Amino acid sequence: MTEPRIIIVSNRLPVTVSHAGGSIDVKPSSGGLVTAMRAVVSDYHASWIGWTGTDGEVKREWLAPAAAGINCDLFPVVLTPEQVAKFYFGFSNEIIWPLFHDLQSSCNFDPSYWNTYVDVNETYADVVSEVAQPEDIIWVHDYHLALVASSLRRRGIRSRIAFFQHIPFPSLDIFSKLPWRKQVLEALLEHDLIGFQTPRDSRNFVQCCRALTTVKAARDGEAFYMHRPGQRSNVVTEPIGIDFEEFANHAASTGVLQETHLLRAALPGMRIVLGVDRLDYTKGIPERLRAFENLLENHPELHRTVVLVQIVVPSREDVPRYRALRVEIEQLVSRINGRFTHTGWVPIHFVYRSLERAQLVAHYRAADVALVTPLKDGMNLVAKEFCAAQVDCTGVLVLSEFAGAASQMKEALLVNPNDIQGVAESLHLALMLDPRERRRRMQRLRRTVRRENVHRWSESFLAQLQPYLTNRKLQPIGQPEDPDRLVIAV
Ligand code: GDG
Repeated sequence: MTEPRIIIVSNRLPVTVSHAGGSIDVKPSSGGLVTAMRAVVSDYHASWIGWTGTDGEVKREWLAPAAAGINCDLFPVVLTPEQVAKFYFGFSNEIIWPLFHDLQSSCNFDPSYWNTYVDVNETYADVVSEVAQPEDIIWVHDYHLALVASSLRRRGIRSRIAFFQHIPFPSLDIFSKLPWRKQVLEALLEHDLIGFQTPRDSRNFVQCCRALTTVKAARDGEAFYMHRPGQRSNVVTEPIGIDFEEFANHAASTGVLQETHLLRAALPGMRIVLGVDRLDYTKGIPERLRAFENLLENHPELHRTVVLVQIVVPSREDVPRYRALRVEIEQLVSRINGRFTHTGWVPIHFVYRSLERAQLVAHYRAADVALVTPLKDGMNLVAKEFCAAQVDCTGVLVLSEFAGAASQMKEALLVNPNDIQGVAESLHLALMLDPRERRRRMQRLRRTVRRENVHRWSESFLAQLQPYLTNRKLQPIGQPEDPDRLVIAV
């Protein structure tokens, strides 16, 4: 029997198309989900369905050059300008993204967004039903597409469908604010398998289901079995990883080593603190800049010895809130630099663009400290990439306790990103840590990141679909062997 094909369904394809000034530009997409999935598609016989980021025309043959090295067939979803406005910028970016990152006061619960969200999920389901064969495994990614499985089930599609949520799942009191809370949960429960980044996200989801739907939940270890007559799904925690070997080998390559020397030579005698983020208000960039300012304020002995290199990758630039964030960051950088710069020393180096991969890895390798301080984050791959690139084990990771990565990376210096003084003190500690302690911590972190890599993640997640038969509604299996082991979920 041939291996089943995996149909990946995500908001964006790994290539982005733009129609600028009459010409067509096609380039690789950025962001954590795409980075992770790009690494695993070649492990499978896979196809990938998603939007290309444009409301203009898209031809499949345009995608191939930018998709070089991505070993799967790409199927673009076409959206109208109104759908892009209300589904992507509206429902996804103005409701789910802030709500699921605990920022409910930033949500705009516009009812017309929901109607478009339903329509666009139908559009994705149209493409899936054209592409998928009954024996294929359909793997839906993230909050943009919560309703795709229920649409497929209504069409009578009984294939195995898995869902992985890359961002956090909020607690019941926050999730309950969503006007369409019941519909979203009911639709998610149509998947055979639902995966989250951390045990807390899984528990939050299960608690919401128990409070807001009729489903019964039982627990077996870290997994939950959600059931009601004729329907069941498994909820599992599966923290996403990175392609450790690829990052580590790249970091050890001659090209990256040369780039690393150039970077260090450009900042002679300086210790380098590094921040790398997509432009997003969840990443805690202004708070981080204030923490660095606090460090310089309270430790004048560090002046002329340390720099913060903050790389910000442009993202969602059409959204006013993101434009305002960029201005806020630029003003803070300018104010702090204005306050502390001396001849020959500019404390903050701000880079507002996407770097080439080799440049990014050279920054990871050159850094003495990585300051990864999101206010809330599903996982945060930057924390893991930094460790993989630290082939000399000399760097220290300062990590927000609200990043999903914190549940695995205990040897980092964990901080509360809202505690400006606390982050400044941890940064000071990181800079003072003796080399043996740095090495000890980094070696352990690297061991974890190597073991819990992205290939293991997808393998272990998809393996949990195996207990299901194709026709799940008629013959639900995958029951825990011993029902006495079950305890009722939190
Ligand atoms: C979502 C969740 C979760 C960054 N700067 C450059 C660059 N990057 C790449 C990094 C990394 C990716 O972007 C960012 O990934 P994150 O995980 O930090 O964040 P999100 O995009 O918000 O991703 C997140 C993730 O999904 C996966 O599940 O971890 O919590 O929010 O891979 O390397 N890449 C290049 N140049 C840059 O300047 N080439």
